[in-house]
Amino acid sequence: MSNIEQTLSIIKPDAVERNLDNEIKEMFKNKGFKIIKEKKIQMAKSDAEQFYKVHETKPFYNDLCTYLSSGPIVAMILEKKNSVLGNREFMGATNPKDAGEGTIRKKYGISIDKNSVHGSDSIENAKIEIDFFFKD
Ligand code: IDP
Ligand code: MG
Repeated sequence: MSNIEQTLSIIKPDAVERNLDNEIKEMFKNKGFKIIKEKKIQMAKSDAEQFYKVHETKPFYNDLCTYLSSGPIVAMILEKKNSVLGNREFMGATNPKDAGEGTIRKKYGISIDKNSVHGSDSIENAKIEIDFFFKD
């Protein structure tokens, strides 16, 4: 039986700015994730607003979209068994202060907003987010 899944990961501007993208990609590979596709881009603010639309009523929405579009990011399709949940666990808690040992956010996250990585939170959202970056 196969539950190989794909999920969408983003290395956020704070991490790309510190040249951590290769190190983070190595962390994923060492954890058994295959990087199926990747691209380094800078998002327009309007794209960030669409990507984070689920958060549009939150007080931090505008800052979040400004931040995500503030510099280059690396968007990746990751593949592994149970990759959606596996990636969420490997990223660690949203606030790096609460992130567990061995997680990416524990190692590299600076603050709740500059937390180095994004990961899809459900199989359904993974499909939507993969299409957002890679459908063409
Ligand atoms: P997640 O990235 O762990 O899935 P979400 O709740 O989906 O967390 O929030 C999306 C992003 O919005 C977070 O990664 C973080 O950068 C930012 N964010 C979440 N909560 C706050 C907050 O309370 N203040 C500022 N930024 C926040
Ligand atoms: Mg989220």
